[in-house]
Amino acid sequence: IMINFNSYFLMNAEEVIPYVKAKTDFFDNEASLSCDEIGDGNLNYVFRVRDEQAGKSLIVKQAGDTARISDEFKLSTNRIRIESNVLRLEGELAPGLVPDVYLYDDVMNCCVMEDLSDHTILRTALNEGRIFPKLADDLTTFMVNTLLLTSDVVMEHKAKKALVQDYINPELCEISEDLVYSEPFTDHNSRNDLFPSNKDWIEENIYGDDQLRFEAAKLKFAFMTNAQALVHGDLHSGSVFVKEDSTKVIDPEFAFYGPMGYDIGNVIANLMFAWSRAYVTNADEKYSEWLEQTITDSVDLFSEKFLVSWKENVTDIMAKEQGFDRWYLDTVLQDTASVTGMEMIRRIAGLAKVKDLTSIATEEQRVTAERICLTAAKQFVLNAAEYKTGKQFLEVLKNSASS
Ligand code: SR1
Ligand code: MG
Repeated sequence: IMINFNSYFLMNAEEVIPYVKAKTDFFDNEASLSCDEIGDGNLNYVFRVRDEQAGKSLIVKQAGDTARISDEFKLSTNRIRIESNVLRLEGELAPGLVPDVYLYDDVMNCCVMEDLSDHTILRTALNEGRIFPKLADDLTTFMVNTLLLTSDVVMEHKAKKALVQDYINPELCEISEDLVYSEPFTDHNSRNDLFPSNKDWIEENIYGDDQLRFEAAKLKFAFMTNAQALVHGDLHSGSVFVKEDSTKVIDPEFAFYGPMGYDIGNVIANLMFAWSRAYVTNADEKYSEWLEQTITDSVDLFSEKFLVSWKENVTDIMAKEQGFDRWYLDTVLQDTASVTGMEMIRRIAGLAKVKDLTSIATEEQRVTAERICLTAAKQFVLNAAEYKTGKQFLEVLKNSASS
């Protein structure tokens, strides 16, 4: 087929094959290719193109000007530029922990990248009770490297400000400002679609808690104004691919300069959803123990590696003041606790839910799992400054389960 790829249109699977042939030299010219749309994400279209005979494949991700799930979200296609460039930068800062990018096409708004089909999406794997021994180690390396090394304490300040400018991401930030930091705290046009058996509880304990809503308001404006580091911006367990000995972080289209704790809190909250599911469904003990260790390690390894990397990489003269490293880390851990709580609230009381909870089979178990998460979440938001170690984070969750 002769197709003009010099002006933008949304492709179907059939059109992606000549696209890949025209734009890359990844496959042999004569190769017989197949293509399927495999995406189930909220925003974009994702295709896998294969040459079965040669055993080669790649991914084409294309952005439309509205979200894949709903025309209600009008979004600039600039997000695919952000995703492509951030993946490349993260690949330099955290080698081996993101997919390779083969091409960014600013006309067709596509990113062509490494196929990770030998990996599984972490959320799916967690819901199957699978164990990944390297997960906390890999994710904490990813976060320390991508966060600390893009911050003002390490980067030359004008170069850092140029990155802030490059990664201004107003529409995707607005999604988080609405879905994470606003809508879960009120009955927002019924868009929150609460699990009916928890509706009264949420009305009383979330909408009805003035102190919680006040803290959420403070956190919203911190999210909008604290240009601390180039955050991934959506580091939940649907944004991580895993296999036994490999971890790959994908989908940084929500990236922008924001608080470091936004990424760490997302990781911890999503591990906590998996733990709550395991708890109410009486999952295998070994799996729950590994999850608990992964939650504590995610906090503690982050802190350890952060302080080591600080010593090696910090350049700002005042950041070298005695004790400033620990003080700075403490503020990041406080933000982490707050975001852990905010992410747990928004995935239950907001629009974008998580399968860990929605796919729990019985009503009673789902009610319990949601309340464990919401009870812990409130502690994290209301008392964020109290939690500095992995053990303390885990205790909040386990205490909420036994209360
Ligand atoms: C309209 S987008 C809904 C959610 O999906 C993304 O992955 C983000 O988490 C966003 O909040
Ligand atoms: Mg995503």
